[in-house]
Amino acid sequence: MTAVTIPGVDQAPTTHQRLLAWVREVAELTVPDQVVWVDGSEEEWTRLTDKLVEAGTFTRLDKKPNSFYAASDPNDVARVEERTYICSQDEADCGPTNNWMDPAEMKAVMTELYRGSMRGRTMYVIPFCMGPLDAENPMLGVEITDSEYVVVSMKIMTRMGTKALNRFVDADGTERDFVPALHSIGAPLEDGQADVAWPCSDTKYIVHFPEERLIWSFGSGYGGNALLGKKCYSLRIASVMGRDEGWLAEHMLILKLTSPENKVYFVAAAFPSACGKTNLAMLDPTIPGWKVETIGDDIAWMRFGKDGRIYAVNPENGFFGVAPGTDFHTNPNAMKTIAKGNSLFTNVALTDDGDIWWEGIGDAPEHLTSWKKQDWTPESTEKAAHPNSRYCTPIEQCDTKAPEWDDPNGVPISAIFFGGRRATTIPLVTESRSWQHGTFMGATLSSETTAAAVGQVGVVRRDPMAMLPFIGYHAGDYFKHWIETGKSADATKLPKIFYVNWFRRGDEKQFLWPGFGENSRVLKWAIERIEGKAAAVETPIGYVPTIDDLDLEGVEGDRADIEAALKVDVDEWKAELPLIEEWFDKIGDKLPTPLRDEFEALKQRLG
Ligand code: SAT
Ligand code: MN
Repeated sequence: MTAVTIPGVDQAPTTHQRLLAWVREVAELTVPDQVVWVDGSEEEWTRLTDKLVEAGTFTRLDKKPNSFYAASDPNDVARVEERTYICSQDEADCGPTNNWMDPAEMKAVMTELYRGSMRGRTMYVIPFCMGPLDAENPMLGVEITDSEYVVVSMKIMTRMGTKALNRFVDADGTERDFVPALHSIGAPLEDGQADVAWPCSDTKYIVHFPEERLIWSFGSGYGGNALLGKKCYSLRIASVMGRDEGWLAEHMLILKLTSPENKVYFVAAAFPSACGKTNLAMLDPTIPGWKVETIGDDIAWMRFGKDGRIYAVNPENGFFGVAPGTDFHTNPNAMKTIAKGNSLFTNVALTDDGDIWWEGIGDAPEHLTSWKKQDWTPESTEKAAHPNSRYCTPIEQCDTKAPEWDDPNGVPISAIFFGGRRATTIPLVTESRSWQHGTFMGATLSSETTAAAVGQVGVVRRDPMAMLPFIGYHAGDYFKHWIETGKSADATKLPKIFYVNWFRRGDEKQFLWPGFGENSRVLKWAIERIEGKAAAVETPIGYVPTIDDLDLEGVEGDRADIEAALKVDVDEWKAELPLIEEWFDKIGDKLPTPLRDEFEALKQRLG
């Protein structure tokens, strides 16, 4: 058989045999017009952003340097959980919380979808590294994509191009492993066919082959479906790596907290998508003397250090934050970061003078172009920005980034916070009784759904460790891995686990806790608990502060509301028990006994 000649396929700036073979194989299947090896240079960024402007995908923003607005296809705005699969060899390794299909069957289906799917387009090969490039074992990947939008987004979100490729082959010729991640928007162009601004397909698949450490994505250009270094690699595939190798890949922000006495603490926190991880990661504390610096806003890889403590690394290079609601009050540091430019904005609204706008950023101008590319005025009944519209901006230019953000050794974690969006039941903050109890809190975490995934918004669902859509294997095995992680460690060196809820509401549906910068008061209490300095009351659900145990000097917020935010309401908790039971039944036989025990103990304590 004669090999097809596709321009660029052999112009590979690497000798890595497995990579070369895979690129050729994909090119022969997808039949692009040409293959381009992405180098990550500024020239390349300029060339691709110019191309995206010309194609109508991007609008250059006059008011923000080197920044662009994009509006997606209205049917391609969020992660598609129904179309996301974990194709483990054995269905039992996938579990009840993921979709499964036999890997060979899925490959057969998708191979036919990929056949010729890049016709009329350029196939880009993006070598990337999740986490610092100078790590002893750099976590490498290659995304093949036919989307320029993906290439420029990956430049912000990952360390990519030549600097990543340089780590694929060691000085002695050893070829390193990498995660192959294949992406096609699934919109081939026939000769003479005009393109659209946001090409994608009605058929979407986001697929993981965990044993092979392989990702195949088809049909969507949107963030979590298409930027495969993020959720697909750094959570779903990495969680499987972590299970096999004894570490944790978690949906957590990482922040650095410095006390007035100059003591430094690192905190990781897991909240579901669109529940304020980015805001907490960049928090401006309202308590004098305390400082917060940012390490990451979405993903933490946590491994044991030589000293027995857990160290966290942020695998990402940028922030992919929810735009609506972001302003100088809720997240001043995100506002300052995007003001520097070099950012992409997807599905926000566009002002007439070439700036971006979204609900919550301030007064609406007289006229906007909405995310649906329609005229919008303050009288319009539809939202100008999609609720899951996003800014994509480099960590590098965030003023509050901690110097350790790029440290390959990571940072030692003192506290882990789990949290969700719950109008009732869950108090502002609860300290767990032990790692096992904290794992129970994480495993039973619940939250109202948000616009970050396609589907109904505002429905309470269990979202264990905020990882429901991201656990790459059986949730019961994942809980077991958490329990065993605790058992394998010196308990005095483990982070303390807390459960928070910034979203509890009062009788008038008002938020009981002012949130945002005031959340520093909860961080302070947690640190003081770790130091043995702050008081708490032992309740059936764990240790909870009284209003006097929190530093509330100068707090914006009503005292009665704050008391209500802290309340442990036994009746509300009793109503929660059947929901937890139902959830545990869904997990089935693989639910670790210690979690059943925790549940029985909670029932007992509630009486
Ligand atoms: O679209 S992403 O998956 O990257 C963002 C999120 O839902 O957390
Ligand atoms: Mn996320």
